[in-house]
Amino acid sequence: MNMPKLDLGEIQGDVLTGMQKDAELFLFFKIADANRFKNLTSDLVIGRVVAARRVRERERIVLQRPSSAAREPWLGLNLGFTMDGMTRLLGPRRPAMDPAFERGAAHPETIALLNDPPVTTWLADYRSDRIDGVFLITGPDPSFVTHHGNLLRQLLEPAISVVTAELGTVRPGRYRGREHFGFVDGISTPGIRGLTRVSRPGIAPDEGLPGQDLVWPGEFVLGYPGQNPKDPNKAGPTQPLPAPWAKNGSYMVFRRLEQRVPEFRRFVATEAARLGMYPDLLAARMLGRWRSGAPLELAPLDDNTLLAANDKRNNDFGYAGDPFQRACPYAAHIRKANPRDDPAEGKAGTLTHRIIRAGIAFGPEVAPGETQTMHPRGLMFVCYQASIGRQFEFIQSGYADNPDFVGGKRRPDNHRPVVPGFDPIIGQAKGNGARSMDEPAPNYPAGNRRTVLDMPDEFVIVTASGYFFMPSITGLRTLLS
Ligand code: N7H
Repeated sequence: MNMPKLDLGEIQGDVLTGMQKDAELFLFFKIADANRFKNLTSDLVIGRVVAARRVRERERIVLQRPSSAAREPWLGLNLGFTMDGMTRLLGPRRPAMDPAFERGAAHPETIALLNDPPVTTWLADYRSDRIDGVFLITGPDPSFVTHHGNLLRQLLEPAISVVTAELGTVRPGRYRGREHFGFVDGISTPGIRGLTRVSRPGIAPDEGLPGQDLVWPGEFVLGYPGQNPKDPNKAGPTQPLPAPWAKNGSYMVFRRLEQRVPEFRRFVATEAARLGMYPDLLAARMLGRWRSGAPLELAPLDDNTLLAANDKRNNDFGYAGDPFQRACPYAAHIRKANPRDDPAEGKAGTLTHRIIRAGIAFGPEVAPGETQTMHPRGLMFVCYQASIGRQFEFIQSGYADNPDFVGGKRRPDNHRPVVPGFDPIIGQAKGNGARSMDEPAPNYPAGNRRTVLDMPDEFVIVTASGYFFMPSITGLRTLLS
């Protein structure tokens, strides 16, 4: 099949590459007057929505500037709608879209499927009767995005009313690029066929950077061929569009995830002492990478910061060569969230469950003496995909929350079956129940010491969630006409 050519001038900018963001304002709104909203947004806002092409041009400039240079005052603006918002725009007889999107993040079935905490425990602001849409406003600092958020409100209110606004910011100074538990984030992201540069065309034509699988674009953007679930390199079908305006659109999952950082640190220190290992190694066994970003598969017992910093090496691994979780536990966050070549059916299946992550941290640094979380902080998790059910929801419920995944593993000594346990970072048990993971202490390169990590409490708490559709630029024009 010919390589699909992506309409980069059409696809919203956050979807494929992530807009440049040192700060991001999420403006969740309700449409109060649909006609006025349509007129105002068509006339004054769509022209400012940043598409993928612009984001990529900016990225080229970022790569050329010295890392110490001041951030450019670039505004990023994207816009998405919930199923309620789509109904406000198109009326109740609009075409049905992705089934999970139509169910919505707050639906009892979604809550049950993901083992999410009940909506009554979510942050009060999100428990509005309705959220119709979200503006993503990105820029170099909080005052910039807040200013542009205020301008947008002046343009659109009272045709919209803002339900809640949230600010995400990258962490300061040397913590830049790290999430609040201290791990470098944003290392592993799927490559996209027809877009991502192949770094070694002669040797590895199906990879971007070494270890970065190329995925067919229909997994993330509607109207293109997706993955073939039987062959990692072949295209699968192009899913039918609900309507022509859906072409070049994508579904976004938003989750406001609070992280209990002092509690996580204390737990890791106490349990590491119990298990007789040093805390950084236990934290790495829970995540699958060291805080530096070095993967356990390549650095099983000691951190390796040179490896971590080398993007030609830091993602170049699989799990098939580690069948007994000696280097990396089956339940480690990255082994669960992207099992690569581990499942018995091989890599082709895994590639149908990939997502593009584009979140940002929020909240202050841990204050001196803050031994129990006093100030909310965490991750505004954002991911993009073509099917929320097959991608985000599958990762959460089929992998992270499923103690039996990855299946079919046996102990090396007695061949008994292994229950890998929960993803210690994002896994959730029913009713907020206790979780455990297998083999926190490494048996590397050999050994058969059996250990279990019991986790009575979660370190990541869902405090709000939403499913959005991010139309193309032409899609926006059609929906708002
Ligand atoms: Fe995760 N963390 O810092 O602990 N994640 N994540 N995630 N995550 C990854 O490889 C983290 C969350 C994925 O391809 C890294 O880029 C935290 C959700 C996937 O090998 C780190 C939270 C979901 C990958 C974290 C959180 C995922 C991944 C390693 C919540 C989906 C790529 C850096 C507060 C349901 C795996 C990297 C691969 C990597 C962390 C949430 C999915 C450090 C703190 C909700 C697919």
